[in-house]
Amino acid sequence: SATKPPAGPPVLKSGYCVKQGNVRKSWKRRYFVLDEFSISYFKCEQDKEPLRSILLKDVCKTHECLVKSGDLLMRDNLFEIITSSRTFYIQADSPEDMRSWIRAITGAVQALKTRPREISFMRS
Ligand code: 4IP
Repeated sequence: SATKPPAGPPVLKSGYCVKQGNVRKSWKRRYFVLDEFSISYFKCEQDKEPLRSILLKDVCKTHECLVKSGDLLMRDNLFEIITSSRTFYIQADSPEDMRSWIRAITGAVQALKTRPREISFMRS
């Protein structure tokens, strides 16, 4: 059958990372997809419905996690996505991939901020 047209905005970056749960703190391998409005994670690449979408308008900062304690100490290539309601701890497969995620998310957040107001209004 023919390839389906993309359902949403263009994908800026995607790939598997490991993330920590908020309350139970368990680490799960998830497929992450960044587009210009959100970063979503899925149980696997084939899934259509995300487990969660983090809106980029709610993202305050994304950076390498250098201050570690508890089970974060055991994780390399760890970065955090800080929102007003939650900090997401995400482990990339390599230092390069971690830096690439941080750069991509930070760039998308910045682009969203500098985009003309009426466009983000129409698309939200
Ligand atoms: C779950 O742990 C998973 O880690 C969930 O992650 C997570 O939800 C839950 O966080 C956590 O309790 P168990 O599978 O061991 O129950 P995922 O959604 O990737 O499956 P988040 O909010 O991180 O997506 P809490 O905060 O509901 O405990």
